[in-house]
Formats: sequence, structure tokens, C-alpha cells
Amino acid sequence: MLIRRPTDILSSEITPESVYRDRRRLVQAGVAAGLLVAAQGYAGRPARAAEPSGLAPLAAERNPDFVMLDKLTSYEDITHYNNYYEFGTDKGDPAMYADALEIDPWSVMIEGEVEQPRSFTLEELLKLAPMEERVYRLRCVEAWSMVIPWIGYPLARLIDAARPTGNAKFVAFETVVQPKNMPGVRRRVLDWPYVEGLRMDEARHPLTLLTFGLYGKVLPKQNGAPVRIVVPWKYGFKSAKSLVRIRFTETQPPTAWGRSAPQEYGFYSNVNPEVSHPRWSQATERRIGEGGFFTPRRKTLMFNGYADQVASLYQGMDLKANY
Ligand SMILES: Nc1nc2c(c(=O)[nH]1)N[C@H]1C(S)=C(S)[C@@H](COP(=O)(O)O)O[C@H]1N2
Ligand SMILES: [Mo]
Repeated sequence: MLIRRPTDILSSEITPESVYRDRRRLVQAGVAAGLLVAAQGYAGRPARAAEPSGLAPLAAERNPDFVMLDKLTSYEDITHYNNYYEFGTDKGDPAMYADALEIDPWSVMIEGEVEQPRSFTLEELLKLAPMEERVYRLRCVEAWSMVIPWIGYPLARLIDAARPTGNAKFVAFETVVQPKNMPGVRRRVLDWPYVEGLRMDEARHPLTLLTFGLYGKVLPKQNGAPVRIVVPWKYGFKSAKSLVRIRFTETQPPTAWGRSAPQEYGFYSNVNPEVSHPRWSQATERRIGEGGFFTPRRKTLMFNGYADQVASLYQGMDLKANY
């Protein structure tokens, strides 16, 4: 595999510092606005949902290999119909409460089966590889889907930089816990922190994206700012938000949903219309924002439509047993 060192990367591919300084300024402006609202007597509860439209732009080259004929889901739906249980279990809770998430400064610790544990600041991660815009489907195990223009680069770039040892067979992801900022973690819906994992070849697959933005802007907090994973051929819960730790392991790591209900959420969790969730079918899906009550559901595609690219990863595996 071609490894690009920072010196190989054209400066035009690197997001200008100023974009991130801008973002900081916006964050500070947001804090100031929050104080103003508090002074006006709305303290404790945001007067309105977070405003992702105020987010800083994130420059990216559109990758033509990942454009899609499907109509994009609207920015409004992508940012107001979310799963981020740390902020509550209603689809509207993340947009309402995620504003409290503190994301500056941010770093991601890399540890476990690596030559040398180290952490990467967000600024270092942003410069590690050129940013691409890729349109991917996101398919939730709850049988709805969206089409999202993500911005990021293959996680493989970070794995290369992390220099895992020959013992590394899996990659475990851990996401942030900020109890005082996250109303959902006070409830025991899941064992916090939210953890997820991939087999090494899945993590290195070029479709697996380390994601920093969507729709031309940095990630809104409800979508997992400042950095998350996106694995488009698996159910949405594999795509861990607001990453703080990556651990390379020799054995399969536990996952938050697998711990809470192992018979419902397997480690692989590949989108598979032929394997039902124990409580509902996975054969069809509802595209968010599409039509009304009588709009026909879509047929779910094997591997969420990415079979040509990823089926070979699972050759010889029984996908009913390894759900
Ligand atoms: N930390 C964390 N990551 C998470 C979740 C969560 O509750 N907490 N929910 C997952 C689920 S179930 C889905 S479907 C996707 C939703 O991503 P989106 O809100 O950006 O569409 O995030 C995933 N990542
Ligand atoms: Mo999901």
C-alpha cells in the first residue's frame, strides 16, 4: 500500500489553519451567545436546537468514485434525526443537547498493539491525509437510511501512521464521555463509554472513513464532532462518534451494543436484508425525508449496496452465524 508521508501531501490539500481558527472563533462566539441567552433567563435548557449552519467550512476534493445517483438527504434531516444516546434516546435529543459537548482541544489516543503509543491532536489528524468528499449511505439497524456527503479520509491512513504491530488483529474505538455535558450518560441505557470495533482488514478497507465533516462543513456535534468513524456497509451503530481512543488488539474487542444485547447485535453487523434483527425485519428501509405515509419502502441492499467492494472480506464466512 502506498503510504503518503506529510511531506508528500500538497499544501493545497491541507485544510488551511485559518478555517480552524475561524471555527474556534465561532465556538467562542457560540459560548458568548449562550451566556447572553442565560442572562436573558433561559439558562439550563437551550432556547432552540443547535445551529450547525454556523459551522466552519471544511475544504475537500470530491471523490468521483463515491458519488451516488440517490438524492442527498437534506442537511436539516441529517442534523436533526440522530442517534447519539449520550445525549438522549429521542431522534431530536442530539440536536437539542449536543451543543454542550466540549470539543476544543481534542486529541485521539492510539494504544495497544502499536510500536509506540501516542496521541494525535485534531490539528495533526486534519493534516495527515488529503480530505475527500464521499457520498455514502448510512443504514440504521432501526431500518431507516440517509444519503450523506461525508468529508474525511480512509482510516487506513491513520492506521499506517499508528504503526500497529504484527499482533494487531482488531481495532477498538472508544468515544468521549462528558457526564456533565451529556444528559444521556446519567441513564444506564448502555455501558459508557460507547465502544465499537472492526477487524483489521475491515478497518483498513478504503471505504472505512475517518470523518471530520459533512455537507462542506466541519461535523455538527450531534453527528459526532470533531472526528468519527463511518463504515458504510455496516449498520450505523458501528460508526462511532466523537472518537477519543483507538486501541489495536489481538482479540475481538467488546462493543457497547453487543454487551447490552448480544443476541441482537453481533460484532460484524453487516447490512444484510436476509438476516432479521430478532424483533424486526431488515429486508426494507425507509429513506428519511422521502415522501409520506404511503411512499413505498426501499428494498435493503446486501452490504448496504457496497457488496462489489466488500463481499470478498467475508469469503467463506457464514453471515447468518456471524451477524
Ligand atoms: N458515541 C456514539 N456513537 C454513535 C451512536 C451513539 O449513540 N453514540 N449511535 C450510532 C448509531 S445507532 C447510528 S445510526 C449513527 C447515527 O449517525 P448520525 O446521527 O450522524 O446519522 O451513529 C452511531 N454512532
Ligand atoms: Mo443506528
